[in-house]
Amino acid sequence: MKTSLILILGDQLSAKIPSLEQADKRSDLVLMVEVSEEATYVRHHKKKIAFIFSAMRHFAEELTRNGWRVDYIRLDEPENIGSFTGELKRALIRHQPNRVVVTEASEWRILQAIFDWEKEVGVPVDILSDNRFIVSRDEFQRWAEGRKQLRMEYFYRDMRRKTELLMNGDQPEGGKWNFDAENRKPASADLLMPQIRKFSPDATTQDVLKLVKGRFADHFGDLEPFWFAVTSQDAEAVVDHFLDGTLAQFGDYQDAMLTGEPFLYHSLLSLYINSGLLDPLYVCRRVEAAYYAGKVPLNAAEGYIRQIIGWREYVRGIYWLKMPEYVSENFFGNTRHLPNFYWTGNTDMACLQAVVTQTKEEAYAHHIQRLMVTGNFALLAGVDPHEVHEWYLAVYADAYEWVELPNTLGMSQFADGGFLSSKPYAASGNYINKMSDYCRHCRFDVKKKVGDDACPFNALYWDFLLRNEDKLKSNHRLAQVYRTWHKMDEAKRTEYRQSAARFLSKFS
Ligand code: FAD
Ligand code: DLZ
Ligand code: SF4
Repeated sequence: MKTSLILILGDQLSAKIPSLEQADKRSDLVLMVEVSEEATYVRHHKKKIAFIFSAMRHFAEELTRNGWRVDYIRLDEPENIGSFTGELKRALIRHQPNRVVVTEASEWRILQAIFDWEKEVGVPVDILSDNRFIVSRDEFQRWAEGRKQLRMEYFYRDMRRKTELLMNGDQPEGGKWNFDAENRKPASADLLMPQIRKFSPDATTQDVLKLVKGRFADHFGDLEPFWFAVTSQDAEAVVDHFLDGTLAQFGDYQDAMLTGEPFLYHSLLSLYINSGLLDPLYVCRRVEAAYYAGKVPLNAAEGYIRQIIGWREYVRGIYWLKMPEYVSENFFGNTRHLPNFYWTGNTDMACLQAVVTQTKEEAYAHHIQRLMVTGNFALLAGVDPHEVHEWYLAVYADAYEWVELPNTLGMSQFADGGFLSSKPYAASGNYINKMSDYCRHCRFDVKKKVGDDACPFNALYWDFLLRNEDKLKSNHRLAQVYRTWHKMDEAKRTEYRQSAARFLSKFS
């Protein structure tokens, strides 16, 4: 009987993954491998490693229950070579299959390795396209071809048409494509915050926690309490919970930040979607159904669906369009090292302290925290975008390069010179003050522009614009800002620059 070896990677944990769908339980064999190279090429957060290993082990158990033969290699097996290629070679000796089947890897780094396998191992390797996205890599390339500028909003409209989500024929539900203008309310402490759905570690997860504690003790982040879902059934329970108690307010408070409330009205679904435990379109259809059932307003449903069929698909398209050069782009030529407080949370700046601390505790921060607090500070301070990228890739449980890199390097650091977004997400303390209560707990004064007790974001903001004036002055979205700068008197401008220089000298 001909046997295929079906390799399932750690972010392909879906029963509908094409490599598995085309396989035959009676003859084929599934291979899953825990390898140290994946956990250490950046030193991932302990919770992230535990999540992936536990989800992989649960998925393997489920496959076995469903009649599949699974060869599962644990990290602590003495013979484990520690890389996908090494483990594949060992498996080929054990099983002597006729061919290997794998769904295309989500990251460029791994897909290149897979392309070399056939030559390297001497067995045919079939690479199948990943059907968990609404547009394939080729389709996105065709969409991008011939366009002067790629803009998410137009891409998103095409995705609405393609999926027919929230559409009335060819018209968008509610007469508008986008209700973002309604989604900018700051949260207040007296709002009733939803409880998040947490799960107790079962025996399989306990084993993984022990392993991670022993092997990755020096990695960033708190391992416990560990409460993530690790099966698709439990991840679906998180969807139910989100739809019942949280989604209705998601739109309104999407951009808000509040001390002591890391999750607010966000879904916490990205780690489950990205690893394969949840299908993105399934989540969107559930959100759409909640809207049509009258359970949630349109601004919440549309806002949520846009994040998934719009932003998520768009950044993946950009990643594959621009790799491998993308990862080295550095439009501003920034060279500063990432300040150490990104690893400790040890800073007087209350906003950064809050976001880094919750990142350390939960391997989670929501979008505006990533973009307008940690991302904004790194951009203003002129940190090397590659170091910023490696930090984001390591510290968040949902981070895989295909989604993290365009968000970090493109959206947050503008290191691609505006390929992904039309203007840098740079802001003074005023934005953070408007959208959060962090400034009320801070030793710096957000209203003060310069001096040792002034909010550092204020002087850094102008310093960033001035430092990069040559590169940004032709950006029409910044024209008004530069006019304001040039109208300022010379003494004030000098004060801003000196204040920024004094502050930054602590980090050089
Ligand atoms: P919600 O706020 O509930 O949003 C709903 C869903 O929409 C998310 O689960 C996610 O699947 C999707 N989504 C929302 N925004 C984006 C976006 N910009 N790009 C892609 N998908 C999006 N997201 C990741 O999944 N992995 C990353 O590594 C990652 N790195 C980021 C780095 C930076 C610098 C920034 C600014 C954003 C990054 N994002 C990343 C996007 C976004 O911050 C996360 O998807 C979101 O915070 C996940 O939390 P949630 O599930 O509660 O999202
Ligand atoms: C992130 C990760 C980690 C930490 N460990 C593993 C692993 O041991 N085995 C595995 O199959 N996948 C792991 N992953 C996810 C992979 O990094 C991810 O599947 C690839 O990068 C996709 O290109
Ligand atoms: Fe952050 Fe400035 Fe507000 Fe302090 S005052 S929390 S540093 S924005």
